[in-house]
Amino acid sequence: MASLVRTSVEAGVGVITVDNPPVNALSPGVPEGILAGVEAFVSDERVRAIVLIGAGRTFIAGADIKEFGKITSGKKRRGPGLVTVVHALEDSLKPTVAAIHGFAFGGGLEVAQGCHYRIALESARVGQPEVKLGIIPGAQGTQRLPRLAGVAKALEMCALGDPISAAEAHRFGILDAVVPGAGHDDLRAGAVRFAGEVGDSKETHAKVREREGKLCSPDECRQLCGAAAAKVRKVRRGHAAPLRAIEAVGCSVTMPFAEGVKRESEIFRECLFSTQSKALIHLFFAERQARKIPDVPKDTPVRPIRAAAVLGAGTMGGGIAMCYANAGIPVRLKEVTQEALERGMATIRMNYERSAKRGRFTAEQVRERLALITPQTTWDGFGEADIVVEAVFENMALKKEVFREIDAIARKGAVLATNTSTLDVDEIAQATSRPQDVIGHHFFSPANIMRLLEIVRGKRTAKDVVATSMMLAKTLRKVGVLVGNCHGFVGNRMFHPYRREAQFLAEEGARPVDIDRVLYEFGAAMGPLAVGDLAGLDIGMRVRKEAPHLYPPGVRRPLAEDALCELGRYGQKTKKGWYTYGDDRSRHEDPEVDALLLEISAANGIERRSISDDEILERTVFALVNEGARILEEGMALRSSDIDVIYAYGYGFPPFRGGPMFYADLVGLDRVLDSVRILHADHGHWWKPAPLLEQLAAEGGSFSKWSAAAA
Ligand code: 3H9
Repeated sequence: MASLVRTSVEAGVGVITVDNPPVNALSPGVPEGILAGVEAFVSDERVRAIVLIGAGRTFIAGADIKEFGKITSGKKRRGPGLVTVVHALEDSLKPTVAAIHGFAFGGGLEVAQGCHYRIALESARVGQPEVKLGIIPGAQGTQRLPRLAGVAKALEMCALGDPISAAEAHRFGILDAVVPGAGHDDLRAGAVRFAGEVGDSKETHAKVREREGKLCSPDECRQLCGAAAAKVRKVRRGHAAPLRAIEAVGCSVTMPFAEGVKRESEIFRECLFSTQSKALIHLFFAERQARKIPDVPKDTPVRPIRAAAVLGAGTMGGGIAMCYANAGIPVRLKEVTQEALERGMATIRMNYERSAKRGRFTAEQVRERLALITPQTTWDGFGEADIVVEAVFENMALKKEVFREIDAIARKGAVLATNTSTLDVDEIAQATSRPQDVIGHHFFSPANIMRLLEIVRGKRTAKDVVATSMMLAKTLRKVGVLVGNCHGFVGNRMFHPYRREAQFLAEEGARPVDIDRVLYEFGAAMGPLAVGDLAGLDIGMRVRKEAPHLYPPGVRRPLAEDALCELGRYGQKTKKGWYTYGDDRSRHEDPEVDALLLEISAANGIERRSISDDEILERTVFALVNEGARILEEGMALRSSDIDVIYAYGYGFPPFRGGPMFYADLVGLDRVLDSVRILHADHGHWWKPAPLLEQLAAEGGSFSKWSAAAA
């Protein structure tokens, strides 16, 4: 305990330093340590004021998230709760000052709100991100933040969970001062000086819970809460916690403080025990676990990436070049013809302008980013690049040809990445004299926006190329997940059965609009047929043609999308696919599609019937799960949580369901297997249960535990 929190006295100021690396979470021992420090300093005559500061790279990043699982499973931790600490700081007879650098998040910001004053370095960020974990602030933050920052700002911060800068926090009254300087020593010295001054002053030191000046009228509060709820229903569709956070913040106006905090505490517990919070906390740790590769230790040397070159300025190549430019890495972008290059650059410019209009970048930032991209039709500079990324058309012969050229020109030690979404990375690597340098970097469209990066390890990929790619993902602000080299890797390999079943359902009588509605209501960003229209139905048709092994003779193959393509209905790009599309991209059902489906069913002896919403959900989501189980047993993903991360970040799977494998664990693998067996009996071939699913269901196991044991 002593090592987690230290105390010292400097110039008549008691300094309490939290030292719980890596992020000073409020793990058991930390609240006790802070409490003991406050009590000791209050009775220490040498001390006239108290500073709370973090050691290392941050103030306090919040409650220890690992503890939540212990609470919900009944192994509740002992010791004082955070609220006791907050009260001790607020009720201290000597003024208390929170000195913030790095992050004051969640419980960290709540502890700071217990202090009489808060100061921070300019680089610090503060926030109440609890909703991202499916919970709400639980140490009275929903009642103190509106008193400090006003109801509107508190609603925004507690309901959306996005952090704000020190400058913004200062403007809204969350911080009392921004300390000059950039280092920890500057903060510490500034905090001791500030605390000394307030300790000498005769002014009373206001308790935040007693400050009412920024609270609005109940009428205005109702309006603000209504507007906030409308916004989160749109931008956090299906998430329960943001609405509960709004309810709690509203109580700061409609109830006295003591009742408001009681209500907050009830809502906090309800959220903590919800499946949504389990799912979101699972994803939080899954994202971090994905960075850990058992045979590539953290200290594996990485190759510095200071200059990049991208081949192909189409949708993917252009988006990838933007990712590098956004990370401040100069990038050369090569196309074959001047015309194609200009088209690619025009799209990049348009995307940046759109982002600037939405306030994501300033005009100056757009200029800087564009200046980092060098468009060209030659190989100039490719020989100096630290990484060459191939993003040409998805065709093996072409990719091999291109890799032969790259091999001839790239410098020794450069990473050679292919952005293939399905093809064999080993076969591509064989076209070069250095397969150890070749790796797959599978970006998702639009590459500059989507967070997922599948990193495909070939048989001969060197460990430092894997480590470099994982590090690079972070630099590019992506979530990198290492996957094995199989057709479609992890994401697309699972997506095929998912979309295949959606087509089968339509051919068996489900209305396309119902198939999409069921998945949308489940929380998916879009239903599977609408996704097909967005991506282009011709892409699936090409995959079916180029990978005939996916559909061996004698097994049922989906017919609907090939038939739609034959009618020139490729999806949104032709304004017709499963639906028709207006100029504003509005989606409409089309009787021509219904007629086509009837025709397909009749011509192929497919019996049409009424199909329930439950069947639509099981057929599509359990298709993901069964394939995911095969991927795991083949070792194509390191752990089931990696698959969940891929689906949450790359395929719009609802994060509050935790990903398909976590969802299956929650449903219960015995129940999943029962359904898969029934589907196998009804539909044959495609529904053969994966052996791992059978094994785990028989053992009463789960994907999460199996992966953890295997990893
Ligand atoms: C809360 O506070 C509830 C309260 O209202 C009241 C309750 C009564 N706990 O992300 P990184 C680990 S809820 C435990 O890679 P970065 C993380 O798993 C909490 N562990 O670093 C990783 O471990 P490993 C509200 C935590 O620099 C390591 O630290 N707070 C916690 O990219 C490094 O993390 C939040 O939601 C934690 N709170 O980003 C903040 N935080 O090395 C959550 C991190 O074994 N945290 N770890 O893989 C973050 O957003 C980021 O970690 C942060 C640093 C931005 C702080």
